[in-house]
Amino acid sequence: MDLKVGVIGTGAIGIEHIKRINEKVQGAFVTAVSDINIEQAKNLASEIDAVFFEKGEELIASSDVDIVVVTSWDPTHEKYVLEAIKHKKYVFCEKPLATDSAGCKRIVDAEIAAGKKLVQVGFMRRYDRGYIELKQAIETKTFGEPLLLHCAHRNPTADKNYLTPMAIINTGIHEIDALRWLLQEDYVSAQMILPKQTSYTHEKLHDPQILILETTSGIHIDLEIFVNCQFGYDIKCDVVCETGEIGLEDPAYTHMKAKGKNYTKISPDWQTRFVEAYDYEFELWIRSIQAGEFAGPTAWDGYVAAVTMDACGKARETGEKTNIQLEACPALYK
Ligand code: NAI
Ligand code: NAD
Ligand code: ISE
Repeated sequence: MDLKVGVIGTGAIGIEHIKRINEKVQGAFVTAVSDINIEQAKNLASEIDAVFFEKGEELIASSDVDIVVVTSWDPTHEKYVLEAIKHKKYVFCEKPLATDSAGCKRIVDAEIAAGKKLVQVGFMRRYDRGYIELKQAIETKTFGEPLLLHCAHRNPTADKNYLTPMAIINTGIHEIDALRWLLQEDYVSAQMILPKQTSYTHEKLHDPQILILETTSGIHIDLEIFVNCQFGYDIKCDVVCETGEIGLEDPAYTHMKAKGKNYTKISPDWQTRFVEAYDYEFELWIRSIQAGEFAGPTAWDGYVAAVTMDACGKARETGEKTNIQLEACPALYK
């Protein structure tokens, strides 16, 4: 039987995920939507023949909904995930799981009390072919031990609602999770550098920002987060090992030779850059629920990322290197 999916948050990524579930993924279809933007969500509901719920909580409780997708704004994630756990429904939550580690911990505790893994976090870099190949090369020690990682996360533009802390909470969180997964090591410290700013930013956003992380074995990571770079959506991850370097290529399917130049396209946005990763992420999420073998990024991964996120906030405020300490991983997540 196909799974009935309820989606809370019908903005940019909510609409993308709805299309993905209805048009690409096998075994599930969207039966219900909810959004505080009532007009837009009602129109969408009638287009896809789904039920509109004014409140996310009503959608979660509905018998028209087996599993839940949360794609509303970051500060709303925690309450919807807790509600889904209360109803013992599987829930896919876009990153961040909550906007701080205390919120993520409440989710972890609720899941442990429910006695079952129900939450998957939208850390879709783990499903990207480039990152998967990097991980294989690191695990098989193709070029010896990894020593240094040079990374960048660039967006063409950010709007006026995008504020300084979001460089980590909304953007750098992808690398915070993906690099820990890639290296299979936790972080021990975080440092933030606030360099000269672009004139394309606004007064409530320091842009760009640099994050420096150190892992348990001493691997050094530097990450540039630059969300008004103007030229495109650009993701870099170069891993320097003892005898070689391995790094991400920009996916490019065509090039253009004209006017004495050879051009390759740059992705304009996350939708195009990671489309295959999102598709694969949802295919495996639905399949894992059907098989009863949950395998995606867990609430614990969301919590660990948020502990690092909090340390970054402190490091930005103090200008100092901030230690990161994690408690032992609970049995449910081992
Ligand atoms: P958006 O602003 O386009 O959409 C958010 C939607 O949530 C809006 O339609 C808004 O009306 C709705 N919303 C806000 N509060 C709500 C509430 N309390 N109840 C119901 N609906 C509510 O934002 P976007 O870009 O779609 O991002 C949504 C989420 O997805 C964010 O958490 C973001 O971090 C995440 N995201 C993840 C990406 C990824 O690569 N995994 C890419 C883009 C976004
Ligand atoms: P968006 O602003 O386009 O959409 C958010 C939607 O949530 C809006 O339609 C808004 O009306 C709705 N909303 C806000 N509060 C709500 C509430 N309380 N109840 C129901 N709906 C509510 O944002 P987006 O770009 O679609 O991002 C949504 C989420 O997806 C964010 O958490 C973001 O971090 C995440 N995201 C992840 C990726 C990724 O690469 N994994 C990419 C984009 C967005
Ligand atoms: C957005 O929410 C995403 O998750 C994108 O992947 C990221 O590149 C962007 O900075 C975020 O705003």
